[in-house]
Order: sequence, then C-alpha cells, then structure tokens
Amino acid sequence: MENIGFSVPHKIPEEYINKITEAVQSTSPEKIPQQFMTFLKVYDRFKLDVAVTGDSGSGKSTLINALLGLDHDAKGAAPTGVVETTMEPAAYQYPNCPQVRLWDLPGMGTPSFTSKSYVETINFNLYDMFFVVISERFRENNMLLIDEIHKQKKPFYVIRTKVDNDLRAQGRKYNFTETGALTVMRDECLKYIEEKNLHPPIFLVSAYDTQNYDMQKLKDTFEKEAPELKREVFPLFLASLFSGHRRKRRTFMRHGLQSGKISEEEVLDLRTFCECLDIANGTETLTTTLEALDHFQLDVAILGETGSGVTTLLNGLMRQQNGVFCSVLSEMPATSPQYPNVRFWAVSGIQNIMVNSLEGMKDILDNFDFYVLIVTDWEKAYHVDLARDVQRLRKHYHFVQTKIDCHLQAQEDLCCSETEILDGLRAQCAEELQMAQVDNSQLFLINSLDRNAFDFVSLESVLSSDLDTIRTSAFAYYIDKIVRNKKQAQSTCQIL
Ligand SMILES: Nc1nc2c(ncn2[C@@H]2O[C@H](COP(=O)(O)OP(=O)(O)O)[C@@H](O)[C@H]2O)c(=O)[nH]1
Ligand SMILES: [Mg+2]
Repeated sequence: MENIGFSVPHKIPEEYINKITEAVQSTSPEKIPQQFMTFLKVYDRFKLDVAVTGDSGSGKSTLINALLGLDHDAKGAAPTGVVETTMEPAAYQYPNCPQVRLWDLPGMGTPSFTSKSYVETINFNLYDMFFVVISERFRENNMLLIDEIHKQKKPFYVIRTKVDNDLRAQGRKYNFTETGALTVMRDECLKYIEEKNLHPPIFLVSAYDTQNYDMQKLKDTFEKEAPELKREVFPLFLASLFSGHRRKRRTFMRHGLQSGKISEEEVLDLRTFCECLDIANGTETLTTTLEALDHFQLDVAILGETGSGVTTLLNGLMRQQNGVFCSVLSEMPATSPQYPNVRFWAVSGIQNIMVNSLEGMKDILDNFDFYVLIVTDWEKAYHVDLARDVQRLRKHYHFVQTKIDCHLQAQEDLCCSETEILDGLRAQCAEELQMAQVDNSQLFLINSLDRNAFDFVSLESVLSSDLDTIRTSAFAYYIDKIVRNKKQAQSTCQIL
C-alpha cells in the first residue's frame, strides 16, 4: 500500500532538535526518559511564586484581595489595615491561574522590617517573580527593591496603587484632568525605572475602584503572560537548586521541598539532568528545552477502514462542513484553534495496510501520540489488533462508532428504545474488549454530521483533557526516540 513508509513532519523545529540532542549526548540513552520525565513532571507542577512587595502601607494586601475578588473582611482575604498587619509571608492561590501563587509579604520600612535588612529577612531569592507595589510617589526603597530583583534576573511588574486617592487629592487643582494626572504618575515611575534601562510593565490601579484605571489590564496581561513567565523562571529555580553558593543552595532546597516544588525522590534525577545540561554555565539549554515543549506538535491519528467515516469525523472535530481533508492519508494535517498545537491526521484504509504489512502498520502508528479508532464491525478483528498495537507502544486511544443515526434507522423495526440500542452497543464494545484482553477503553457513539447528537460533545471534551495530559510524556517519548535514532546512526557510521 502506498501509505507504508509515511512519517509525520518534525514535531518541533529542527534547530531545537539539534540543540537538545547535542545537550543530552553525554547521557546514556537508558537514562534519558526517566530524567527527562522527572524534569518535565517538576515543571508541570511548578507554581510561579509571585511576591507582592513594597513599602508598609502601600496597599499590598488590599491589592491581593482585589486580584482575588475578595472584600477585605471576607473569609480567606489577606488582612489589611492602617497599622502594620502582615508579619509573615502568606500564600494565596491566584484565581484564574492554577500555576500561580501570590505571596503577601510584610512591608518594607517598619521597625520589624527595616529597609536595609528587608531583602535578607524576607529571603527574596525564594520568589520567582515580583509585583512591586508603590503608592503616592516613587521612593528610594522602591528603587532598592527593583535593583535587587534586577540583580537576580527575575521578572517584575510595577504597580502603583491608590490612584483613586491621588486623583481625588489633585482634583482640587485648577487645570486638573484625569488623563493628565495619570500621565504624570506614569511618567514619574518611568523616569526612575528607565534611568536604569529597565522596561517592566507599569500599572496604575485602585483596589477600591477595580472597574477603572489599569486593574483589568493588569489581570489580563498577567494571566496571558503567566505560562511564559513560568517558562522563563523555571530554569532560574533549577539554577538556584543546583548551582551557586552552597549555603544558599541548601536554604533553597529546604524551601523547595517544604513548599512542594520538588520532592526528595526527584532530587537525584533532576540534579543529574541539570548537570548534564551544564547548568553551572547558564540556563540556556534548559530554556531551549522548555521552548521546544511549547512548540511541540501532538499528532493524533483518526484510524478506520475505507468508508468508515474517518474524514467526516475529522471534519466534525475541526468544525468543517465539507470534505476538506479527504485523501487516504492526508499529506497535510488538520488543525483547529480548539486544540492548540495538535495535528489531526486522517488515516483511512487501514484494512489494506494491515493485510499487507503488520510491521508497516506499527511503523505508521509510532508516528502518532494518540489515536481515535473507528469501529465498523466487531466481527473483523482490525480494531482489536490496532488497540493491541497501540497499547504495546504504551500510548492511548479511544474507540468511536460512527454513523449511529444510520444504525438506529436500520434497527427501527425492532421494538427497542433508542437508549436500549445505544446501551447494547456499549455493552458489546466492553465485551469484545474484555474477550480480547485489551484495556477497557471508552466508546463514543457518534453521528459526525450532527455535533449535538449522542456523544460528540463528550468526545470533544475528553479529547481536550486527554491531549493536555499526555503532552509532556509524548514530548519526552519523542526526544528519547530522536536521541536514540541519532546515536544509532552515529554508531552505524563508526562501524562502516
Ligand atoms: N483609597 C484607597 N485606599 C487603599 C487602596 N489600597 C489600599 N488602601 C488602604 O491603604 C491602607 C493600607 O493597605 P494594606 O493593604 O494593609 O497595605 P500593606 O501594608 O501594603 O499590605 C489600608 O487602610 C487600605 O484601606 C486603594 O487602592 N485605594
Ligand atoms: Mg499587608
């Protein structure tokens, strides 16, 4: 069959492949998947710890409550007040980003936390990012903080709070305009920061009037940038754990373990991986690896016999009306904004491939990260054989039975209800899989031409969450495969 020998295009741009394979070349191939998986697992779980810092009374705790959408006296709100209220750092889960924690820190410049010792006392290097909160005007303390953050190469936002107060006070001036006053405030911040050649985002907000000024912009910007910020700071986190000053490293490790950012069992794998990527000489390779993960294309195959409805299902999933992707094994994958960084491939005519070459089928299967197997007739063993092959590759799949509307129509003469017929189909699937001793996989009953009927919506939502979950392990598997291939090619060359 003409399809044998098919392989999908690179899943990540070639320049990343070269950099990563070069970096892990000194590791023995058996160890790559485990270390790599540990690295990706810690990254997946990693929480971006954002320290909300600034002078005492500048409005840090009130700002956190505004970001959490809580009143100051609500349960779970940060304590606020006109006297020093925050004595210990406290963490708050950021509402729309599960991977972000906001830390309410004590304020700078009180007898308990003097400006001089603040950075040491607070242990500034434990945080990944900073919201520097200022109010009324820019002070020397603010610049001290920004200098320290810059020294640590960490990202930060400058947030000027209480602009409602400032505007009210200035409103008495004779030539006052709100826009003019806000511009003056922004320019004041810019003047000091740009003198240092720094360009952080600046927001002018009121925690009491969140509908006006920059509060919404602050939330939108941060929520959009959070994944990117996480990628930027994770290598710095690893560098603090495994390189640099010994005493600092120890404090950092203790904190990492306590806060659940890393577990005892992961330390060894992660250390070896970081050493292998030469973390002592910079975090560039780690950053490249994470960028590659961002670019990684997940390949999903929709597999079925000729005429089983592969293309129609693909069009349904891509929300296309007509047969746009119609070749037997499309040269071009289908993509949709609903599934970012996923390529869907229509693989029709599997009966021919399987009859001609089982090995060829396995090679084709290994190109993909996930499979939707279309069931036509349980009498034919293709589906079960395919499921077994997929399982052997330690990958996942779902079964889909298409054209359910036709099936129901054909059964019209029987005196069964629709539910009884559908339940019958599900029971048959469970039975067949049990007999064949393949894992019990879910079966979706679909009419590809009507997205509102039967299990279409639940197939879509299960696909979304499954594809999200397998992304990192598929990436690790792929890197492992290309590193092995490269090593094999090198050793063959040497023998020759
Ligand atoms: N008008 C106004 N008052 C604010 C704003 N943010 C904080 N405050 C007040 O400033 C005082 C100190 O706030 P707090 O959040 O406890 O400051 P922290 O020490 O930096 O945590 C409190 O009395 C707040 O009510 C704001 O945006 N507008
Ligand atoms: Mg406070």
